[in-house]
Amino acid sequence: MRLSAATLHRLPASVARPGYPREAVTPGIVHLGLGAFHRAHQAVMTEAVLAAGGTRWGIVAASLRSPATRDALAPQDALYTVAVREGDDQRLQVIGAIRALHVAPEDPEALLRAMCHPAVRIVTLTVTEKAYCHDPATGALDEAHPEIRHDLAEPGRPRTAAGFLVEALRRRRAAGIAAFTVLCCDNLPANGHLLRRITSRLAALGDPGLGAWIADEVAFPCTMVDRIVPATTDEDRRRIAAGLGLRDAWPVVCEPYSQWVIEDRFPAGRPDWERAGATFTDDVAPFELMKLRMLNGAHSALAYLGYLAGHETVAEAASDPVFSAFLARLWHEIMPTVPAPRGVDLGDYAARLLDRFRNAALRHRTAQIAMDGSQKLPQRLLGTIRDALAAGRSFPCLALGVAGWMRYVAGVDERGRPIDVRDPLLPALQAASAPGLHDARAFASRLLGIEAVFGRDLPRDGRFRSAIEQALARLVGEGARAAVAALAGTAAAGPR
Ligand code: CS2
Repeated sequence: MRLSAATLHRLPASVARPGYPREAVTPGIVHLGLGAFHRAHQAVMTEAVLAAGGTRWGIVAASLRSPATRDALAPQDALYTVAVREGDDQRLQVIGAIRALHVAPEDPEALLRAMCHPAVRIVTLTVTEKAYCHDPATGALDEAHPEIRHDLAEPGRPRTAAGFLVEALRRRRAAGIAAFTVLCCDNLPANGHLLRRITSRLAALGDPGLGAWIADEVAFPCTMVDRIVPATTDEDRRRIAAGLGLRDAWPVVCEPYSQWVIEDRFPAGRPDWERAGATFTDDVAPFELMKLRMLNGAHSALAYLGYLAGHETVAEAASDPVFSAFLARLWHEIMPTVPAPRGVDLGDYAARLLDRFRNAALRHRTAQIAMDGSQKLPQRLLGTIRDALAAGRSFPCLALGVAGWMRYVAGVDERGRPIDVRDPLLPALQAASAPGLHDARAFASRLLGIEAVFGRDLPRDGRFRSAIEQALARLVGEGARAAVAALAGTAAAGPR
């Protein structure tokens, strides 16, 4: 039997479920990007708001690409399970915060109508880095991007997140309906500013007046979002079904930790997300920098190097003593570039990260985090390196992380097996890899030429080039685990 409104009463008492009347909930938020992260993070925090009586904050959720999540959740009345896991423990909660589902490419007009509803006061986004169609090195809108070209030619039938925002804001403005607040929840630097920049630019290309109005009048608060939410597997589905006594076609699995720091700028009002543990502040930047550099930077370095060393999951890699010693050194390189947010001790933060990475109840695949590296590297590793260079400090662990990405995108692992490299810049990565790895210096040079990733400054910096070339030569010559061990000051021969 399937999870749905009609079967909720069959759940065992241990499973939390909506205790509020779902029918009374009205939509106040449209969310773009119906992935696992949103469902385990913002939707859970919003569930607490609804449970406390904030019934005007129901979520209308849209996928911008695939119908798969909608197809899984629609027969379940948009109900789904969040499984919070640590050790052998699994806590289950059925979430009811999502009240309607859209698949943008099937019916863009229906999504635009939802976005224009006067009761909708916030549009939130988790669409992943690449969906912003920006230049990762500069943060500017990529005006040559085919989907952006499409949205300029046919603004009434948009495809991109920015295209939907522009058209919905245009219609609201024309109809005299107050603008919604736009809340970017992706791991991008100064994410609110970035989204304002690309949205107002896209609008200005069609109508300069609209572009200026969006830049000046619409609020785009910055946020730092954090919860580790790996892709759901069939094994997860089985274990969750056993706990529910019902089948859920698409539950999500996550760690207990959850953090959300939000810039408090919501002219049209907002839910009381503090109730669920969110922090409102007037300056998100220090939290965001800490999280992007220390968590995501370490995640990416661990993903590339761990994958190459044969570790399938983050927990496996972070429990390998060679890698945990490497992580300690890597954090040591990162910390001087991160001003500690008020009340946070960076050493404690790093120690907590190591525990979170080692949570073996999550099977967070290194290959999942390795995806879309061209979009992630700038804010996760390269900004940190820029700061280290400016301060005259060496950065061998960060350089090895970047070299790990280069070695990974070459597309063949250390045993000669193909790597399924997924990245929007794949053609450029393949072109750089085609002549082979035997000349590490030439290979590094070809990748460093990708300006959207490295900008113009880094490839011109001799210290940067030589750090990367050295790291890559070692990685190719000795293999990832030995290269990591050498930097970590441990013996690669130790237990895995
Ligand atoms: C990960 C993030 O997939 C990735 O690139 O680094 O999704 C990470 O798990 C989250 O940002 C944690 O908050």
